[in-house]
Amino acid sequence: MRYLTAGESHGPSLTAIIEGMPSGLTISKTEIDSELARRQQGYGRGGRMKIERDKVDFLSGVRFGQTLGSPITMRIQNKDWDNWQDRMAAFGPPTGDPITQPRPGHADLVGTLAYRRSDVRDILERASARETAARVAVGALAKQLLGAFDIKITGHVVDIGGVSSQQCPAVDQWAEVLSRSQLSCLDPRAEQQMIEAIDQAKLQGDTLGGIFEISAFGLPPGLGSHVQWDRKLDGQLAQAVMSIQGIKGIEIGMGFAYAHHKGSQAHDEIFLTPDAGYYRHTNHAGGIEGGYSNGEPLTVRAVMKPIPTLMRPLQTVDIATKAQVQASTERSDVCAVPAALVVGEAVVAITIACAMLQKFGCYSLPEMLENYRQYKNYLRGEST
Ligand code: EPS
Repeated sequence: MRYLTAGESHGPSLTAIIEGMPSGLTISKTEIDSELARRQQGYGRGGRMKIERDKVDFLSGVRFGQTLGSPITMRIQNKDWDNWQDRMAAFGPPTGDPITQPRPGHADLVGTLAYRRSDVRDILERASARETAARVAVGALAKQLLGAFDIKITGHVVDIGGVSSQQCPAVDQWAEVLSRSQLSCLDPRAEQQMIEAIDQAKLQGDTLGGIFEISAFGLPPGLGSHVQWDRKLDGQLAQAVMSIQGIKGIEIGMGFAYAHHKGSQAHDEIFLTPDAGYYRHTNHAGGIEGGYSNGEPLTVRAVMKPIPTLMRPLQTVDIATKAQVQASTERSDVCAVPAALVVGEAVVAITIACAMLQKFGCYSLPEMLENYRQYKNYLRGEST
């Protein structure tokens, strides 16, 4: 399965084309729209989220609620387009003042140099995290495919602006706690401090980043491969998560903490019972060994830098006059870590869906389910 997204932040719409989704998957548009709504939420979002009500239309690949196996086209219309039709027109003379004061930390300057443009808007429109709405729609389809195999992906925010979540309830309580949370955080006390930190940053014209964690439950062992660099599941996850706007680091399982442990403390010992098959008591590896899923829950953490659009801007250089000036200010968010979490879940779901399709066949869902059942039987045979 592969996909592309298209669309500018203030253009008419965002579009995603997904190729390789198998036939026979029953699609819930409501579930896709609710993932899009989740991405729009989170304390600290800016004015744009008050304008948009992201919803998806299907232009191809689905008939009577089921996938056909042909390319699926999804479109999310930008309501803000109404206010930008002149400045973002595909044809006609340029209107609106060009932006010439690139924001440090954004794609503004390097993108403008790389594409030899003179208006930073030509770059920022596509570099904007608005693009991630399209990826969330693709991820929502991938989640529905994975649901057919009882694979579930969920996530939570563990740090915002240096305030860390201190408690983590049992997994079966996550959904309930998260449904009451404004920041997708499992620790209500830490969440209150995070909200205060966001309010403080807003007052100061500043922004905050943070860390989110994603877990995937129900993965079979053996997704990915050890045989080639680009087939390793951890490498694919890292690429997918690092490609989200603002992400600066990712770790799997114990991640950077491995540096402080000896081998005898670091690795997860292997046990076997006929009922459970091969299993580990610990999960330092975060569900990945040797480029494969190992059957334990997958855990991925990622850090998002603070958003580069600052209401009290940093120094930059005007690309037209070459004068030292303050960076441009655009309406933006103070903190978008809860939104990035939803995008993270989407790209993790897409990566796992691709690995499932590669292992179990990619034409038809019934065929995939049959291959999956046979693989499970084989694993059961190997563990007795
Ligand atoms: C975003 C839409 C954007 C920004 C944000 C994410 O809308 P606008 O540019 O109209 O305010 O709010 O983008 C960024 C933070 C960024 O740095 O580009 C969205 O839909 O998530």
